[in-house]
This record gives sequence, C-alpha cells and structure tokens, in this order.
Amino acid sequence: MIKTNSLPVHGQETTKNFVIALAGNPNVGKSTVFNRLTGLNQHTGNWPGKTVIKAEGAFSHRNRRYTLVDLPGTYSLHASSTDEQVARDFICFSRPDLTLIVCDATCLERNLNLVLQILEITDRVVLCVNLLDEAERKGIYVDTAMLSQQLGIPVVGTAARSGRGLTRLKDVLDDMVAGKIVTTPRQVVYDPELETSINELEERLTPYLPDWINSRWVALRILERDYSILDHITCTRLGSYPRQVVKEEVALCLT
Ligand SMILES: Nc1nc2c(ncn2[C@@H]2O[C@H](COP(=O)(O)OP(=O)(O)OP(=O)(O)O)[C@@H](O)[C@H]2O)c(=O)[nH]1
Ligand SMILES: [Mg+2]
Repeated sequence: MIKTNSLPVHGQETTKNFVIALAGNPNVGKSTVFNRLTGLNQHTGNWPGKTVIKAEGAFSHRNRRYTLVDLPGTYSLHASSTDEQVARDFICFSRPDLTLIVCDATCLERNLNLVLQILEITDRVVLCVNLLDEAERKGIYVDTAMLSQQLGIPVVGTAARSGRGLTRLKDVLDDMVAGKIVTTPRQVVYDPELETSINELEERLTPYLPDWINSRWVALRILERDYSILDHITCTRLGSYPRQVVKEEVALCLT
C-alpha cells in the first residue's frame, strides 16, 4: 500500500497552496473541468489541441487553497511532441501535490493508456471520468467503483459541462491532500526479460537519483533510449551525479 506521504494530517490547518496538475487526452473536457473549478474562462471548444500551453487558476475548498494547472491534451507521455513534453515534465519534475486525470467516459480504453503511464510516474492521482452524459446517451455505463478498485486510485464520474459530480470531485481531491485516501496504483508488468533489465537498471540508477523521483520510471525511459530524462535531472540540478557516470552505468546494463 502506498500512502500519500508528506501531506498534512486530516484536520490540520495549513496555509500551503496545493498544486494539482490537470492531465488527459485531447478534447475530453479538461478545460471545462478547469473552468468549473476555478471560475476562470479558459478557452474550450470541440476540436482537439486547443490548450497548447499550461494555464493556471486557483480555487479554495474546505479551508485549503489549490492551484490548478491545465496541461495540454496528450495521448501519451513519451515526450515526442512539445505537448507531451510539457505535460510529462510538469507531472514529473514540477512535483505537483496531485495529478487529476480527466478521461472520456465514451471511449475509456483509449484514455487508459495515458492513465497507466501517469501511474508509472506518481501514486498521487485522481481519475475524473467525464462526459458521463454523453456516455449515457450512447447507452454506455461506467462502473467507477470497479474502475477505482482495478486502478487503485479514486475515480469520480462527472459531466463537467453541466457541473454534475464536481463537488464530489473537489471533496475527493481534498481527501487526497488530507492524506485520508490511500492509493495502490496498478503497475504495468512487462515480460520477464524486460522486468529483469528494469530491476537491474533501477538498482544501478537509484544512488544517483533524487529520492522523490520514481526510479522504475526513469529506468523504463532509459531502456527506451530516452536520455532526455537524465539531462533534465542534471540541468535542473535536482540530481547530484555527473551525467557521464550514469551513462556508463546504463551502458553496462545494456550490454
Ligand atoms: N456533453 C458534454 N460535453 C462536454 C463535457 N465536458 C466538456 N464538454 C465539451 O467538450 C468539448 C471539449 O472540451 P474542452 O474542455 O475544451 O476539452 P479539453 O480536454 O480541454 O481539450 P484540449 O485542450 O484540446 O485537450 C467542449 O465543447 C465542451 O463543452 C461534458 O461533461 N459533457
Ligand atoms: Mg483544453
């Protein structure tokens, strides 16, 4: 069981401003959720790719203050486009207190790819299954309780355009930062050969990585030859290792 750590104990008054990253596929209603929660007017519409840079807004709920960061819509976090890189870097390196993923209830399976990728980075995740009204219109029923059990994270159903489910969503976000919810994120298990490489690389990398970063996720990226992760950690001075040393360790694992 992974507990949301370094968060205030329930009931404890805090002046901290909690940062929530808002992620999801394009056109699933992220900006609509953002506008509903913050009262701002981030542009929304029915074509993909509108939110191309991060937008920030604030709201308060139950004595706590939140900053919500609306990230560009992406199908994955492989950093192969600027949008993917902006979303990935924010979720990973800006260390938000929570990541709220919005997905489309009418085509859940397409959205779950991104959900599983984010769960490889962080355990502080809430899933918002939006467009429930559209799903109902199409005769699709989403069992949010079962989905929550399967993914090991809280799941809230919403129809953001009409505001349905958003009070419950705020309650769940607040329960998460209050440490009242324990998450057990579902991890993708790869084939045994790959798992062996991941474990070996992870073991070698761990001494060089800052303790807050998920070493398994870093190992996975490096196995994909995505060395930009190392560059990022080095250039933000969050790690305390010479890049060359890590590259040599990695090379040893990959030979
Ligand atoms: N019926 C219905 N429409 C919704 C709902 N939420 C959002 N929409 C509509 O879906 C369209 C896309 O919403 P956006 O909030 O712009 O989606 P987005 O995820 O921010 O899109 P990108 O920034 O392009 O990734 C808009 O026309 C919204 O009005 C909902 O719960 N039900
Ligand atoms: Mg948007």
